[in-house]
Amino acid sequence: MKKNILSAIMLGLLCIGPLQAQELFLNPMPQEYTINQDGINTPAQYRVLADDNDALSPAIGLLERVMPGENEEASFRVCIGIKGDKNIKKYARHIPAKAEGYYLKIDKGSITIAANDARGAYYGVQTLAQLLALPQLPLIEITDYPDIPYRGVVEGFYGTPWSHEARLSQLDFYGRNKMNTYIYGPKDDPYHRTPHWRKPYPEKEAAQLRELVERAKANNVIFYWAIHPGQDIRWNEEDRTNLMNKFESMYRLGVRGFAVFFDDISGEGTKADKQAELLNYLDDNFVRPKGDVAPLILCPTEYNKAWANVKGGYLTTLGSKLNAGIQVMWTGNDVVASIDHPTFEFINPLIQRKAYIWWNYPVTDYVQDHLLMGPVYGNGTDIKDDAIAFVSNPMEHAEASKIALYGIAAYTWNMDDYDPHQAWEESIRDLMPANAPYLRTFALHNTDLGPNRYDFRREESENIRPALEAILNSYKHGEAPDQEALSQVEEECRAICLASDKLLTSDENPMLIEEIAPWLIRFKVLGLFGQEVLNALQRQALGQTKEADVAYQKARVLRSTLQWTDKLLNPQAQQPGAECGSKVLLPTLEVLFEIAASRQEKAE
Ligand code: LOG
Repeated sequence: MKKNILSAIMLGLLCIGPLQAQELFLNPMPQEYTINQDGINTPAQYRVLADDNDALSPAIGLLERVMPGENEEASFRVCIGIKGDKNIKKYARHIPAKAEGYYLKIDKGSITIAANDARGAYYGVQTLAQLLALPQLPLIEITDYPDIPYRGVVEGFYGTPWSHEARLSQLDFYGRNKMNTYIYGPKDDPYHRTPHWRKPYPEKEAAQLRELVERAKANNVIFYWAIHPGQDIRWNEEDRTNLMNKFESMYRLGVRGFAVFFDDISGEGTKADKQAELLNYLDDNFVRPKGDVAPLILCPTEYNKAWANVKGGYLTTLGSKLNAGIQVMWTGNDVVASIDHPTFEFINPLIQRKAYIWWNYPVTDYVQDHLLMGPVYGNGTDIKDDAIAFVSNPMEHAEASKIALYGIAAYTWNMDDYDPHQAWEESIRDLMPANAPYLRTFALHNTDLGPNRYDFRREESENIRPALEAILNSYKHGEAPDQEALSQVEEECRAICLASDKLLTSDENPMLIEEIAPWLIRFKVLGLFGQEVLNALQRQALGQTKEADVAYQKARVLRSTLQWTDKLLNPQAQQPGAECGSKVLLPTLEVLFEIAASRQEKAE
């Protein structure tokens, strides 16, 4: 990031404005900005100066929503336009020559947004919206554009598809965080896949999809509808027509982006030449003739390196046969993997184009007893020229997924300035501003996946890990554990109980609380268990036999309760249960419990 702190240099530190430059946080962070420590109050009234340009209407609509007070007579001016517009001619040279780029300047008497295209203008206003939430509007100059052309989400998991309400909320979230892509492809929608991919949607579902398409448009998100025909497709004219008809019916609902998924299938449907032939046909006879449809996307059958049989020629066939404009998805070195430059050195030459990353995080359809609410880290920041797109496959828990999606939005927009931990902290405040400390405590212990078939693991309980290790170490060496470490863990266990209580009784984000309720219940029991285990150990050390026994008995009951909650919570899942703190916290407490138990036996 290039940033200048003008007044700090010119006026020295005597002039501390209401906003310190270092404090500025936007999501995503802009590529370049110069901030002046002076700020202005949000103008109560302002006049819009804009060419009569239809492409501007989403941006102007958003402006009027986030900054009320539009009035032709006002002296404060908001000048907004797209490259070529007369109104912003003066600023043309400031506009970054990048798709979706914009230049934003806030002066004492005016705001200017000069953009490269319609979406850039819209993003300029979204940035302004975030600045308007600050105590004062900073005098600032921003030059901004995304690193990755297509950024967003593929709803592509197995399990309960997102609800209509959840999807509407997601689309607003993508608009705010400058994600431009949502691909609809939940595996358990029967009209996306077998058995009903050939049939149009029933009326109610069709009406909801139409509403989603409209909401996506209002947020400048491209709504892609994906079809998954591969398990029973016949490579004949009849099925080709079936597919065209389905696409036509989706086009009539307003859909202007399409994808065809061939993942997780076997048999006839997996043939590369047939897939390429079909995709080219759709591209030649549907996508391009329409003129207003986004480039076609293909999810191949060999969609990751571990599953690719390069000698078999599947990927090279796609690479050589597919029309140049068709985009090809790739999940990386495995189904679930971190994405780095070597990922693309492998795949891009095979498919003869920049890969479209389908990142299988924070999806949990193979570890349904876990929640992935930690920071987004591990992907290379040197891949901006390698990927055409980067979309995330999320959890079936839509709201809880927003923590990861917030980070992914930041990462895909501006990789150099992406700070996983800062984005994580901010995402929590964004999701539950009034309960952020409690949600933070919960999220700290709900990040790892547990052992899984892809060996994809995350750090967990990092705040308390050193203390837990220190305690264990002392016991191992027959020494008394460090008092400070003990109090730290005890305090964390109390914080865990409090977090669970606060969140379970909060009405701040009901959709989120409903999603994570099983884990919140388990979290409470975990916190209580931890407290009693530590209590028992300390009483034993002090020779308070009676109190030690009481604490130990309580810990025993809580341990059984933990085991029962694992059986009873989240029972319909493929992996039933609701694991919390399963990587470090619970295993350590279990060891401590065993120590307490053996001491208790000795004492009896
Ligand atoms: C599926 C996807 C699933 C994910 C994680 C792709 C392209 N396809 O193994 O629907 O959510 O892995 O389980 C997949 O990733 N198959």
